[in-house]
Amino acid sequence: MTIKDFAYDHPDRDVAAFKRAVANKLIYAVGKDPVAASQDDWLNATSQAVRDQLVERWMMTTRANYAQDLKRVYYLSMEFLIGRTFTNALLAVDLYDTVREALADFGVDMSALSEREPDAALGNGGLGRLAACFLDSMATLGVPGMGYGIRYEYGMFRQRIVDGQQVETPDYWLTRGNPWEFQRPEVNYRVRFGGHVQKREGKNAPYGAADWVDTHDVLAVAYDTIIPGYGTQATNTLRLWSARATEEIDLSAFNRGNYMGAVQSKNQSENVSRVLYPDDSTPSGRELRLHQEYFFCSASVQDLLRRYLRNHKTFEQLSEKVSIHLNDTHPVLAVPELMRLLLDEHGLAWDEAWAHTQKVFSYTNHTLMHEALETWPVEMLGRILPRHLQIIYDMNAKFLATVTQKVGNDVELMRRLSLVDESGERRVRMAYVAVLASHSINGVSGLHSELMKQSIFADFDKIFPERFNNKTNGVTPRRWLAQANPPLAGLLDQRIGKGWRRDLSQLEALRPMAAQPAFVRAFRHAKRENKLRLANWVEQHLKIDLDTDAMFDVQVKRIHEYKRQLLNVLHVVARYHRILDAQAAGAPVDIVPRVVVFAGKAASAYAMAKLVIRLINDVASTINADARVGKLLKVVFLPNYSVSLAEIIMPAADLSEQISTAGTEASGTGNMKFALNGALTIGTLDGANVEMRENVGPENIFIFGNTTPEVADIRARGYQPRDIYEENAELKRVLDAIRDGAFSPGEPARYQGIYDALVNWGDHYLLLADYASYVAKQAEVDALYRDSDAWTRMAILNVAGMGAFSSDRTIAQYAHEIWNTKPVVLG
Ligand code: 26Q
Repeated sequence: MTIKDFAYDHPDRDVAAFKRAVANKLIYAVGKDPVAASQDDWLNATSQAVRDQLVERWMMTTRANYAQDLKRVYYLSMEFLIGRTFTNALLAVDLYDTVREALADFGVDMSALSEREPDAALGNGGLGRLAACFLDSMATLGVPGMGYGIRYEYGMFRQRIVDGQQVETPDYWLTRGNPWEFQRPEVNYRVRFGGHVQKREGKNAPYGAADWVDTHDVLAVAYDTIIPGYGTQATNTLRLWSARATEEIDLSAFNRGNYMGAVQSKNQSENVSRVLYPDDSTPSGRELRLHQEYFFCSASVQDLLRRYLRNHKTFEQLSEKVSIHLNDTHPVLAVPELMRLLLDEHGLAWDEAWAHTQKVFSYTNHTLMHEALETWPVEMLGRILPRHLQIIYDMNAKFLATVTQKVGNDVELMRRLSLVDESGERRVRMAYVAVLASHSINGVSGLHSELMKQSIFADFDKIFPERFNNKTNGVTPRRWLAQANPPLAGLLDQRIGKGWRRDLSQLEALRPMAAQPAFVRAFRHAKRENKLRLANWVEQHLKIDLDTDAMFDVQVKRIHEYKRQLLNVLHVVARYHRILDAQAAGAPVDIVPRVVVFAGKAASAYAMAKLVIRLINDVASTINADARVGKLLKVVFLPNYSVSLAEIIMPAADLSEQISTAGTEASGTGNMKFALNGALTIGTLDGANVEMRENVGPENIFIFGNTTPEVADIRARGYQPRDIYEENAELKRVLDAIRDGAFSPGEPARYQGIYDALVNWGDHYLLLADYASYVAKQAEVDALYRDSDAWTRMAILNVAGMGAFSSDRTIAQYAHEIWNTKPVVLG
């Protein structure tokens, strides 16, 4: 029987049918009388009706995947930064106008509804958003796959700015329910913690198998969300795990007559999926994090093995049917978990289990920064996951033995290669576990992938050179152009057709249009509309009036020293001083008006990042309140940066700031979103900026600063930031003003620490070394902005060159070069 032969109400796609569908959902599913229905009730009812439109496709795709027995990719990630789903789903099923009309007939404004949807903010930043773009592209390309992660009840914290400072509040995003998910209580797995390991004895015990006993257990319950492909019937599934207490937990305490205790321990074990760790690069060594990582890895591996075993009797074909991708090291416990299941539950011998494991796993590295590399204390792993620690030890012993066989006994090399760092408290190096267990290890930009081989994995690159490769990141053009930028998307549809949504290389067709005055005007007009939309947001939320003729100069991303928001601030203060000087001299102020926009969250424990947020806000209030400055310079910090806010910001930017110290930003993806939406980039030769320069042409991007080898050189020669400070009068004045309280008169010493970090404590990220080059490049930016046609032509050429940065291209490469998967064929 096909799905459609089964008797049910196929959802129709015309306005009248959709009205009926929404009315039915409102009454029967939401249970609301239309006279009493709130906006949220309408949103809920409409979302459910839209979801119905996805379900048939989902079942068809699942059936086809089974029938064709295709290889599946399991994308394991601690983070999926999805954002909103409503508009995205409407565009995917091509019902945007239909639903808008249907709702209008009820007197309901669809865009007001869509603004009420909370973001699914189940991620910190780039790594989490990349996972979301990848799901979109995998569905669009028909790559059979599934995302596995955690259904956090609290996503990324909400940021408020109070007296210029970041204040975090919890993000309970499920208050009004989540209409997009299907709870699957019957899909649940037991995940074990603690206890101890017993060697298995007896004639049925394969060599090396063990029993893990006296554990305390948690259930992982599945929640599924449909991921629609664009321009195809294909869909995929995002399966997120939620922690439930096992029944024993309730019963044992209950039987002792301790009802309150029973409920308390139930709460305890359900904490595992409660909250996302809001750290985007310094791993916290906290036990709860380890519990989270193992919780979702174990459930996911159990689930995918069960699916495999439904169609296969032995493990022979495992690597032909299953690919497990590790989004950084956070899911690396899936490696010893697969080994454990194969050894202890399915009775395979070590060598066979290991051969399967190595063929199944692949790993993406997202950072080189030493402090960001995950390690877990041996003591903690042994206490919480004793069997996994044994397996990691065995992996290590066998690996080091083969290396010794090849190169002889080199103690220093063994120390460096060991999965266990023995230099202080013994710790397991999770990145090394990932490298050893994976047939493919990739970086996320050309530069990053090279540096990865030269730095953290240099020894492994000598042993396994064939494993290392690059997959430059990309972003989905559906969300980041079609959905976020209707004015530009409409213009593109008119001039080059609609095909760019599925084939972004078609943007090349814009190149000749940069020379057509009518197109240049239309392009500028689209940008203006987007700037107005952002200006309205700022007026509404911050009561600041922005001049849309001014250049919108934007830096939005996590606040981190290596991303150098501070360098941007130094330039802002220098411009402020220039304006004041001209005013004081009675000279006309010859400066390009700018609105400098910042947004981003600081990890809650990252004091320096929080101080930078405070400085930005203090500088903003000082400058914005200074009547001498007027329209020439405005500074705004937009609170609570998120996917949905990014969708308003990216299209409105004229200038995109991508100014990390060369060699520190693995790729960046915001850089791509900005350029795709017609911003020009000022940036260092870091991450994917390098490839953006190649694709848009070096004459169409503002590159400045020291290169990666130059950075290394400066550091090696003994960097002296104070010399630069003493020699550059403009810079000295800026730093002195910050140090002396020009922006914090009530507390003059507030920013002494920032001054010290730059001038006295070594300026680790070389802001001062790049300052002069940055400011000179900003002058070139100003000069071009004065010639509005020349600026717009260059912006058009940037859009034209961005075809390569679609996540469709990235995923096609993963599918072909790493996963070896074939797309599903739908009848
Ligand atoms: C690890 C352990 C404990 C707690 C937190 C973490 C943790 C969480 C998130 C460590 C790192 C992250 C996120 C890293 C990240 O977002 N990296 C970015 O990945 C992007 C996608 O590849 C790149 O474009 C960025 O350059 C990179 O910074």
